[in-house]
This record gives sequence, structure tokens and C-alpha cells, in this order.
Amino acid sequence: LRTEASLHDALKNDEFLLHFQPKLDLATGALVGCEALIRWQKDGRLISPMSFIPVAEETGIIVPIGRWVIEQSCKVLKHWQKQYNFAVPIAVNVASQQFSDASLVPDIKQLALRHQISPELLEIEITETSLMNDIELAIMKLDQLKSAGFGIAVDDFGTGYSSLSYLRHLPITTMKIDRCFVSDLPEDSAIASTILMLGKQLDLKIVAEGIENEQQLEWLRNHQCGIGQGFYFSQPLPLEEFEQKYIASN
Ligand code: G
Ligand code: G
Ligand code: MN
Ligand code: NA
Repeated sequence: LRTEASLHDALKNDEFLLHFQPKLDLATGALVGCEALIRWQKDGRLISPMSFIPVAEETGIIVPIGRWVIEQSCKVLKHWQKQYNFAVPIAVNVASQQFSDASLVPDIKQLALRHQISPELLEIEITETSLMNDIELAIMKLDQLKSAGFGIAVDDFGTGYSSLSYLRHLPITTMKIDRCFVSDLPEDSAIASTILMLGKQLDLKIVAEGIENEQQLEWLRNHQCGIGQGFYFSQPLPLEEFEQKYIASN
């Protein structure tokens, strides 16, 4: 039952966990970051966020769940520092309802401070659509986060309705090309080319999402896309597996 009460119990009983998907430098293959993706472990099964994030947003319980994701990411960063003397940034997804909540910015700052995490190691991913809900307020919040040093990525770029005139006022650091445009590659490359050009003009890092095959990778490499993510490299992995594959070997 994906109800507010069951999500509340899941938080209380510590039933959420994070999987991590690597982001790789497409020129060198080096690990440059990862995305944290929540799962709900219930009765021995993993439940996808697609089946509970919408309810969490409608009921408002996304705020404490999102806070748990950020705090858990801080703990993992701390663990990597201690255990491996190594760290790459962790990107967390911030839902629209969570971004609108007044507690978001103070929460992130407070959690990073409490866990002594350098803000550069935390990146928030916000969809274009969430940003455009209230563009003035979004700019204000992102300014606060960016000036504190946190990374800010626009997720699923190209699928929303960003106003290009506002884009240059958004204090973002990264644009993530939505995977629907990557899946069109190499045959249909108009949108991917345009996003890459735009990102270059605005001096942003570009991440291609959803890379699934060699042909897509080749095209992206040849068109100076800096960073990539997708099943071709790796599915999102449980923490220990991610560490073994990408952190411990460094
Ligand atoms: O891993 P997949 O991993 O199946 O994620 C499905 C969807 O759920 C994606 O749109 C992803 O952005 C979203 N999602 C995954 N983890 C989180 C999270 O921690 N918070 C929010 N708000 N969305 C998440
Ligand atoms: O919405 P967001 O971009 O945060 O969602 C991340 C989602 O994309 C997760 O569900 C993740 O499992 C999924 N994902 C990551 N890489 C790939 C890929 O190569 N192909 C597909 N179809 N999904 C992917
Ligand atoms: Mn994302
Ligand atoms: Na995305």
C-alpha cells in the first residue's frame, strides 16, 4: 500500500536505501560522480521510486524522505573519505514539492555542515519542469545553494518548457540531456547537438543520460559531450557493489 502512513512507517523502520549509478568522463572513462537513486526494501523486494515518489509528493512526505536521501548521501560521502580517502560528488534528485518547501535550502546547508561535507561533493538534480513552476523563487533558492558551493543540475533537460531567456539567469552548473534524446542517437541528433551547443555557450557541464550502446557513446564522444551515464556503463548499484567496482579500485 503506497499510502502516506506506509511511507511514514518505511522511514521510521529504515526501509529505504540508495543505489548509485556512475557518471563517467567520456574521454577518459574516469569516474567523475554518481547519482543516488532511492529504493524501498519491503518484504524482501525492492520497490521502484516510480511507484511511491508520486504519492510522497502528493502527501508532502517527500520532504522528510528527501531529507533522508540527502543525509544518507552525506553519510556515504563521509564513509568514502574515511575508508578510501577518496570521494566523488553524489547527485540527489529533488522532487518538485520538495524544492518548493521552505526547508530545502536550510536543510541541505545544515546537513552538509553537521556531517562536515564539502558542498562541492553534493549536487542536486532538479527537473526543468520543477524550476519553471516559479522561476523567480527558483532563481533565489538556486542562488543560495550555488553561492554555498553546492552543484546544481537540470535533470531531464529538453523535456520541459524552459524559457531560454531565463536559462541564462539560472545559477546552474550542469545540464543533463534527457535520455529520450540520447536514445535517438546517432540517427536523429538534432536535439542532442542543440543542447550540447547551448551548454557550451552557457559554460555548463553536460551529462548525457541513458547511454545504452556503443554507437550512442561514439556520437557523444565525437561531439564533445563531457560526461555520460547509462546502462551501457552500469545500472544503478547497491552501495557495496558500487564501492567495489568504482571506489575501492582507485
Ligand atoms: O532509478 P530509477 O531509478 O528507476 O528512478 C525512477 C525515477 O525516480 C526517476 O525519475 C528518478 O529521478 C526518481 N528518483 C529516484 N530516486 C529519487 C529520489 O531520491 N528522490 C526523488 N525525488 N526522485 C527519485
Ligand atoms: O529522472 P532521472 O533522470 O533522475 O532518472 C534516472 C532513471 O533513469 C533511473 O530510473 C535510472 O535507473 C534510469 N536509467 C539510468 N540509465 C538508464 C539507461 O541507460 N536506460 C534507461 N532506459 N534508463 C536508465
Ligand atoms: Mn536524476
Ligand atoms: Na533525468
